[in-house]
Amino acid sequence: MNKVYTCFCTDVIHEGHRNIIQEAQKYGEVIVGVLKDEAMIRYNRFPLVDFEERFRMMQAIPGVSKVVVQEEILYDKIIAEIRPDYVIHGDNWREGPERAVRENVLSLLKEYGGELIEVAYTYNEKVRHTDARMKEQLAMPEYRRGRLRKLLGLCPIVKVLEVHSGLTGLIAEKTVVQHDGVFDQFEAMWMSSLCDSTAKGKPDIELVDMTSRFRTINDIMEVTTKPIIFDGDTGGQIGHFVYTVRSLERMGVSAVIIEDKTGMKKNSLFGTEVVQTQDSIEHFCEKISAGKKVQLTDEFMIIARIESLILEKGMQDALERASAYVKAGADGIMIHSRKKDPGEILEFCDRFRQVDTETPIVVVPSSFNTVTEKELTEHGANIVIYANQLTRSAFPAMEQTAKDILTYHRAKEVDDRLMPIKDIISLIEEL
Ligand code: SPV
Ligand code: MG
Repeated sequence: MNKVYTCFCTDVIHEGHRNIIQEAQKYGEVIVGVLKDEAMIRYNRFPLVDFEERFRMMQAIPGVSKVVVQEEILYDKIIAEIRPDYVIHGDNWREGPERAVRENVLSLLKEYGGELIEVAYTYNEKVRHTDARMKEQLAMPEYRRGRLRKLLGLCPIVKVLEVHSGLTGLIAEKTVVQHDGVFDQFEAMWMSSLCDSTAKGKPDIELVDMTSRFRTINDIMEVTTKPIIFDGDTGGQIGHFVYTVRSLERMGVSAVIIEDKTGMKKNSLFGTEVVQTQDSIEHFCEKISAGKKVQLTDEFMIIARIESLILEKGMQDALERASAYVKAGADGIMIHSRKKDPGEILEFCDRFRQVDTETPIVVVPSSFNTVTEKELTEHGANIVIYANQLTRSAFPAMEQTAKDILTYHRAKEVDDRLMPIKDIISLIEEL
């Protein structure tokens, strides 16, 4: 009997999938592949239903004779294993980054004379509604909050992009790249205090109050589903920080990072050029413990950020603080540096990993930007935050446009660099 293979990357079986199975049955025995979570999160949305459950869900579809694991997005391994006579798929993969997968399948089938069957993708009101519901569910606080912890178990390093508005949230949510058949996207968002303040034309000194920062979170949450790490600056007074933890947790934020500074906080990238005071280990530990005590879920994370290298207090001080903060309950350590060379960050990671193999390490390579994700992973880092690059790329582009309009007394000269009007008005999906 001929073998017909299809791979589903879904949490919900709807009419469209059942159609594909029915069509597949006409050609032979139907084998369904279930994509591993690790592969699914690289180009699709985060699965609402875990891998085992998705596997059972496929087994329960009438007409499916066998369910197998597909480990990678590209079909090389699975086709070599199964050698199906046919691969069947909805025709919706002809456009966008998924085209690369289609081409991969076509070239593999060609090697031995297999065939691709494409079924018109069922896109009716019911399917659209199921899709929208899935997306909406992912955005809900109780689904979003715990996802950062899950990602830590699934990704070699969790890639996080700065956001400070609905629009930057959309960029972090939707940008997917594909080259050489490898897909990638950001897994989470960083609600940077620097960029949130800058977008409001304010200095990064804890001046933008929590109410305003929460409104920004809400703007981002309304249009995204990915988990959020909130830049909590110093966390403020302990008596205030506990309320911040409760609010963030209720909103569905996954983690807050607080830094061990007190008094007038200035941006770390100023380093010792401005007066900045580091908190005492005892007091900062008290703040961490107080936050951990009030949180209500096991999902929310409080990550302690160490400023010893920024303030030139030395590696030993940084390591001592890291151990103390973990003992006080911190769910992760962020180590920061403003050196161009990643040396001290990598040394910290290595030395911290000698005494603690579990606690996640967060790094922010704004200054030491030559370091690669691979190197950071090899030294034991778990989360990499690209903390301000969207703001820093948008600002010069806008400034140049303003200058050019003033220079030429019209807008024609800048037009080539602009997003077409039609694209901007259709950028945001309407309900
Ligand atoms: C931020 O993005 O606001 C940060 C990271 O705190 S840094 O600007 O490098 O201090
Ligand atoms: Mg900040």
